[in-house]
Amino acid sequence: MKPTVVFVGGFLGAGKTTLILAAARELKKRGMHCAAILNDQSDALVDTQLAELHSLPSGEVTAGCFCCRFSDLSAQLESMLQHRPEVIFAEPVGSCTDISATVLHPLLAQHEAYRVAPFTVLVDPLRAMELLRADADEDVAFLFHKQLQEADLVCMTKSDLHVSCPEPGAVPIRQISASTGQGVAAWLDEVLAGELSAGKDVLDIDYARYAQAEAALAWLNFRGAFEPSVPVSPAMLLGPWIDAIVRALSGAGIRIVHLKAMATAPTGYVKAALCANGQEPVVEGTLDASPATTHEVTLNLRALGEPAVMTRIVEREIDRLDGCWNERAVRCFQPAAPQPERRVLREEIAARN
Ligand SMILES: Nc1nc2c(ncn2[C@@H]2O[C@H](COP(=O)(O)OP(=O)(O)OP(=O)(O)O)[C@@H](O)[C@H]2O)c(=O)[nH]1
Ligand SMILES: [Mg+2]
Repeated sequence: MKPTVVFVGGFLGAGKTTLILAAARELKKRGMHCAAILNDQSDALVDTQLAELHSLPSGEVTAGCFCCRFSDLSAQLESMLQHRPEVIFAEPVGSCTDISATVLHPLLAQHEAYRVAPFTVLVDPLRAMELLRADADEDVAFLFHKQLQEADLVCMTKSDLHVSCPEPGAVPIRQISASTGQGVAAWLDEVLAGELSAGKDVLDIDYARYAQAEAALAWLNFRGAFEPSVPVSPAMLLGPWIDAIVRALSGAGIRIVHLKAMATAPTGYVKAALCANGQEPVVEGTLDASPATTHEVTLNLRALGEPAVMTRIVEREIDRLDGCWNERAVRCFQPAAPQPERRVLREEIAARN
């Protein structure tokens, strides 16, 4: 049996990882094996740690998006075969677009090894509403709309929070809540049925404009091993720390697009995330874990701001924690211009069909 590769795209914070984990749970109930491949411009990923904590076999493509690291994606797909998955979920970087021409179609050419499901693009209704406002960020809006244009299927996420939202484009639109499970089984049935085609079209896109839009975002990844002066639970460590970072970023006028953080101790873990300044963090994990003397702390922050300012703020809040860091590494940068390894042209697709 050839595994089906299910790409789940959509802008930062749209709910890709949460849906992949919920879908993997649903397939497990059906007796099916799955795996996931996560992707980021940097390393030290909260998403990969989360997938591992949910016992989902996972791999990652780091230091660039799937399109610029297509060979790494192919290698990761191959290495996932050891788990004998029927379904391999793949989550591209949330600022990435032109996936159909640079990832889906090159993979469709490997049809002897994989089936490729229709490309699902997720939309957070709150983001869709924000982008209708007069003060919407032009770079975010550019990436968001390009992602929608190449979708085979669009899913509005977080339907437990938002019942209605602007409906973009002409492709089929579904409503999903990965938190309550609403629509997850139906979405899986639809993408695995093979009735919708994958990569129905490829984008017309100006790569200079695309590079400019991606470079408007700063990417900060931090990982460190922390020993508090007094034992604390992961929740007691992470909660106030995230609050302080968000306060400082807001004070510096930095617009958070997605901030996710994780503290893992021998007693349990906590993940906290928010998709805009002023939002209450969504917290999950073992909230009642006992105090511990060691914690692995990971922070992935994507924001509209200067990397140097973001680094200074995060470094300051790292230093303010009462205890000592054994290893710590902060990396912050603006993504380099995307340079896909391969790009399939519309004429090539027409000739193949
Ligand atoms: N209420 C609710 N929250 C959700 C749902 N799906 C995701 N979230 C929350 O939305 C936030 C972002 O979800 P992720 O799954 O991390 O989003 P993502 O698209 O993988 O984000 P990136 O990897 O940064 O691009 C997290 O705080 C999730 O808990 C949902 O169906 N309902
Ligand atoms: Mg994710």
